[in-house]
Amino acid sequence: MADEKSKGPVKPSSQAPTVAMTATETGNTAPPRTKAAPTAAHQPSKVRAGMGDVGADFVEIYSDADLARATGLLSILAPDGRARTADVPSVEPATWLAMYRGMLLIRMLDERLMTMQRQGRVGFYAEARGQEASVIAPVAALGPSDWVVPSHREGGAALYLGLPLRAYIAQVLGNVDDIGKGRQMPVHPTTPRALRFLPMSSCVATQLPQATGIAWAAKMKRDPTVVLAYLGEGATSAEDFHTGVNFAAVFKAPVVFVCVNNQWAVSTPATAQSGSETFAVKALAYGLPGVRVDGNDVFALYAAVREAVDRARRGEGPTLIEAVTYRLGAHSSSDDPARYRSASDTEAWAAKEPLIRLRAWLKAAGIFDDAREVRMRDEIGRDIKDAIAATEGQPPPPLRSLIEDVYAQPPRTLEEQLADLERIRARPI
Ligand SMILES: Cc1ncc(C[n+]2csc(CCOP(=O)(O)OP(=O)(O)O)c2C)c(N)n1
Ligand SMILES: [Mg+2]
Repeated sequence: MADEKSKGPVKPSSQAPTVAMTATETGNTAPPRTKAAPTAAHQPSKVRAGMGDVGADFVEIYSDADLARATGLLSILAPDGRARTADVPSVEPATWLAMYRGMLLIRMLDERLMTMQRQGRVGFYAEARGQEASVIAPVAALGPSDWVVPSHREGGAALYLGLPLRAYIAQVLGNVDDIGKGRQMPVHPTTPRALRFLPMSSCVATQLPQATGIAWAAKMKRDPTVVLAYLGEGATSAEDFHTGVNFAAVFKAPVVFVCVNNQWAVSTPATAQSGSETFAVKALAYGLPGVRVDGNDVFALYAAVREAVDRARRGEGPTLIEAVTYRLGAHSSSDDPARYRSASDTEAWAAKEPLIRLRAWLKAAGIFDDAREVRMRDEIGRDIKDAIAATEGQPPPPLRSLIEDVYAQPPRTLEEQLADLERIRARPI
């Protein structure tokens, strides 16, 4: 690090990044651990690591409070639906209801499309069952000019932002109604540009440098856009996690990383994914705040994301939020979790799932009742049925679309390949 000294002024630890939480922290009640304390005779000069004072015998980039946020668990809405009123983010009741509807839509749509997959009407499907709050709460906390860079389980977030149900189902079927022209595997919708929602990405972690790039570009243009990037906990082991988070920290890019820790990366448990104490704590070494949140608690997640978005918009840089949840379903329709995990774990997590607790709170607050629940379910069920009826049976996109949209004029080689394909397709089987 020969050029350390050129990197700018030393940043005192009193200015270390903090996220002022509006809610109580519960769960981890242990007092925050203190980092290796220097001896009294050896008072540390608190400087930011790698930023100039190579002779310092002690450096500090985060405080005990920062560590507590990254290793504790922010929770507001308990599994039984109770919450301290003072901690509930101040949001219009209609917004909580819209979020509940968005979560219920995911639940009902996943159920329907998994059934269609088993019936052979859909090639492949991946559910978000159990982690609906982690899909919906982060996008609900964004402003209208913000961008979303999803991973591979956030189709419900696109629906919440306005992707028509018919377009979502057409994408799963890969037919002519699909905005992405059948170019992605099922459950990876491409959305209208106005939604500011990038196409879904299941190439693990590759979306993270892209998210940082968009955020950095916005910063250079002095545009107040914030970027929300989703990732699974499995993605923290991929090199693009390092690239995306490190660049974001160095350039103070306005990006909020939401790491959905659903305990599994296909058959690899979160406990075998990393040597870190939590996924959120990784943020501290990169020099950004890490916040560990109950991912089945819409209130806590909304509060944490909102705070991180506001912070990014103020020019204070990125945040990494870990949403602790559980993947109640299989990794995908090609997976059988009974081969690698016990049903009792899944049952224990099912009792803590996000819809039950938000529904209980809404009812206790007098915003919702059984009759409205029945009406909402009927309406969503009808919408799903109508959207399937409208698009199932539509033909695939035209073959020619395979070579379009990259070159203004497709090169001769692609035209030849297309002609070959058309000849092969025309042959009797
Ligand atoms: C680079 C890369 N490696 C492997 C895969 C196969 N794959 C798809 S999803 C996945 C696990 C991802 O786990 P996690 O990040 O925890 O997200 P989750 O599926 O739990 O939502 C893997 C290994 C892939 N798509 N891309
Ligand atoms: Mg996972």
